[in-house]
Amino acid sequence: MTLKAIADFDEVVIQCHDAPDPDTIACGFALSRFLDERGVKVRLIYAGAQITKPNVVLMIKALAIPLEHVVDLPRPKMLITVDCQYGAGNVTRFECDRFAVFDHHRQEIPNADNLVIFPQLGSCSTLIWDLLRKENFDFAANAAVTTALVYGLTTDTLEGAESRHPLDRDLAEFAGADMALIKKLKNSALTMEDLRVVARALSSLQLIGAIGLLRSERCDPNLLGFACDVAKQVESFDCCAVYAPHNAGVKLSIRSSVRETRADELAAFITEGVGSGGGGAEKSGGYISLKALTGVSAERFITAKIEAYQSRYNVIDSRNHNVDFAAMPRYRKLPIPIGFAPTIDIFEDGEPICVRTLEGDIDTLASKEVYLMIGVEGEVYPIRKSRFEESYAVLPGQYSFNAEYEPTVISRRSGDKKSIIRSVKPCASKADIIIRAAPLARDVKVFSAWDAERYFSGKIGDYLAAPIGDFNDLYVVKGEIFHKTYELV
Ligand SMILES: [Mn+2]
Repeated sequence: MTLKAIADFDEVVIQCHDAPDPDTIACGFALSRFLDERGVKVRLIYAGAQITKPNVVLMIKALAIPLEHVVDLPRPKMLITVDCQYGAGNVTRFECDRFAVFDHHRQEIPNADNLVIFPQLGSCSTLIWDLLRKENFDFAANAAVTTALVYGLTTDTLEGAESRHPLDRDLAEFAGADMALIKKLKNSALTMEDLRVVARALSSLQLIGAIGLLRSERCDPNLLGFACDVAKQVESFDCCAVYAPHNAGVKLSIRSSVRETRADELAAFITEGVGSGGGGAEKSGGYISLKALTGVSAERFITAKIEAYQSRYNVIDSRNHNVDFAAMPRYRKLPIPIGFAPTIDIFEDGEPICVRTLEGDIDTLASKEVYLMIGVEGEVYPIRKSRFEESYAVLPGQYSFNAEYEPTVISRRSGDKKSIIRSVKPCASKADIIIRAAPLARDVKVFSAWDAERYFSGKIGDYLAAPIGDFNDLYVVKGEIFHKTYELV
């Protein structure tokens, strides 16, 4: 259901979940302002225990959020649940004529009309912000809404460390939030009891291979990141994970201290099929739906996943490997049109830039020598100009882009953002590009010649490849992309 359609109702009730956190409150507040401006009579409510958390009490007061605590509710014509799903275990079910759901957790309830659920987002605030933007909501005239949404995102993604989607990063950088207030709220999040919760979590430590696992009782999500940050500093740990009950599932925080384990990848691996997870190489987080575990305890599930993850990978470093490429079959790259953009067409020579894509952020420099490639699936990666000229021919005409998130390039100096799309031109590989490649029989982590710190993952069925003449310039191609773009010689 669109926001416009909701604004057609005369009266709407917006309900936060029963343990209201900044994310659910921010979403309810933002939607209530939007509907109020469109002349809808709105009530913003929650049920369950009264709010006592100091940062939440302060947030409501400082931003003048009209959140009411209710026990009963006269049957509304339209009831919207935010950051939770109507009928799920963490939100009191009130009778209503119709309901709509806006959420970023895995779907917990049967299919119904009006479910707007995006588990790939780090916060529900990101979803509501993006929808309001598309309705041309006047954020400048509603600074309290902006502040609430940025704070909602901040707490759900532990200050951005666990953000999962480029839109999360876009909201984090959105101008107009009262950062002084957010700072104050961040520093009033803990009670004395919370410190005892952390102490109990730290004493639950168990070691699975080189990964430490902590269990916490239900608590403020900030505590998970805090406990994890402490535990990961233990010398023998590659990584540390902590989990705690949260909403109708389990929230997970992960911290990595070695280059061979990306925290975001481990989070995605643990939550695959049962929730969602992501973040950065060193810090990540995720959410698991208890319903999806079908009877297995969260502890057994997470333990088994961590064990499976560690026995799964071979590490290949382009600088020092013994892969026998010479024995692999030869393939020719097909001349399929893809896109490229010289970085100096986007920013000036020497500007430090960050390329924001669906797969994550890539840091590089704008330079005459560096081009960006946009592959058949919309994936973006840097390439040296010399390698580009050897391998590709520029095509006439326009490049057309179609994907979920338009890649943007951000100056790391000024914060200026530019779309990559205007600068992209079509190209195709020259007919004589021959590589050696073979499908992977085991999952791998590949450190390419480009980046000694960040690896690419390859799964069984993907291809390990290298150009003839330089077996150190090795890379991984996803199975489905490989079959579209290469032919056997
Ligand atoms: Mn949330």
